[in-house]
Amino acid sequence: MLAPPRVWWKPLGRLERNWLKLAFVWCVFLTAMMPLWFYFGRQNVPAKTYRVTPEQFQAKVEAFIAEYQVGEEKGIPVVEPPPGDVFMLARMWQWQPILKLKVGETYRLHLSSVDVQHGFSLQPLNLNFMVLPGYDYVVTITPTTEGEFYVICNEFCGIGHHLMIGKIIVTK
Ligand SMILES: [Cu+2]
Repeated sequence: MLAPPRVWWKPLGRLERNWLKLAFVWCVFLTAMMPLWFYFGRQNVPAKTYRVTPEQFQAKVEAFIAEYQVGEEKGIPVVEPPPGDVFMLARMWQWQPILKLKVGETYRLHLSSVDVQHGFSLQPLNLNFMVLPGYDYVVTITPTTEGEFYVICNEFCGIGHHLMIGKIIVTK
């Protein structure tokens, strides 16, 4: 029996060494971009999170609907609030209320759930936020385009998950 050679590996060829260097530099670049793009990229929506109980949040949303309701669509209240604090509540399996917002005005959109985890996904813009019971997630938004935008739930939340579609209407 022969012992294996002491040095069994072969030195890297020039091409392999260069590809490794290139891959390493690219990894460093991408790693640096993660924190940098958080500050310099313009894709991050300003958001703050507060604690809230489902009961407190539900009470706020009910008061908000009572104050600014202008109609109803398939049993869901339609609300036209002034700029400032606006609310959307997630529950199995609906988003409440339907919001009517104005182009160019700034709103603080409060999102929370009263039962399980849901996902707020604004289509077709594809903005995505976690909606969790116990947390009031406040997103500052200024609509720039008029139209009807749909809110779908992108966190599987039970048998009616695929029916959970909300709406934001933006007008001039
Ligand atoms: Cu869902």
